[in-house]
Amino acid sequence: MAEEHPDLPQRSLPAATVPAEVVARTERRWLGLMIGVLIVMMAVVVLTGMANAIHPPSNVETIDPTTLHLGGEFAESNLGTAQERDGSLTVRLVAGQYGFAPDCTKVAVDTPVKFRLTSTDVIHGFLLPSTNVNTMVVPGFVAEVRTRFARPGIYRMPCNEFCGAGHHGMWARVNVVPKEQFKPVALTERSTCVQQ
Ligand SMILES: [Cu+2]
Repeated sequence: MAEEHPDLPQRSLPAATVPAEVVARTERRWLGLMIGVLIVMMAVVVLTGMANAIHPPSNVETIDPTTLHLGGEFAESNLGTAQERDGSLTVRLVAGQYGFAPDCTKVAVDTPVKFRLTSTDVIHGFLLPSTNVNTMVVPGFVAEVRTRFARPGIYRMPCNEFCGAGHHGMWARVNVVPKEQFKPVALTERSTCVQQ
């Protein structure tokens, strides 16, 4: 003997209310459109990945992380800032839990600088705030970034890929000095500003 609620089924809709079937049809159309957009986006990701190959950031240059310290480009004696014959600079760094070696490098302002990094263990990040430098450092690959510093100063270099318990303490710095303060580096020499 349920008493019918006076407000519910009998109440007629206000004039401006959109009928339920129109709402349902509109929702179905938008849903179809969104599914279509998702399919297109997935197709773009898959097709460009297959056509262009999925690369690690920067360049594809492989290196054996288990032997890189024994010799070759990333041996300890070759790390730091090197000056090329054309006057440009190449900075080589090794990232590992939880630091960069060397942890301070010096370069000249308004000079082409090429950073080359690799990792000995897990993925690390190489970021220089206020510059175009931001890349992952993936073990097994050499990350390469080219830049030119417009202003002198000390650029902090935090690892920006979570790499383990000591990640928050993993950072280094790049000291960008005016050209007249930059001591030329002999071709066979490597310079750093690590405190002895
Ligand atoms: Cu790290």
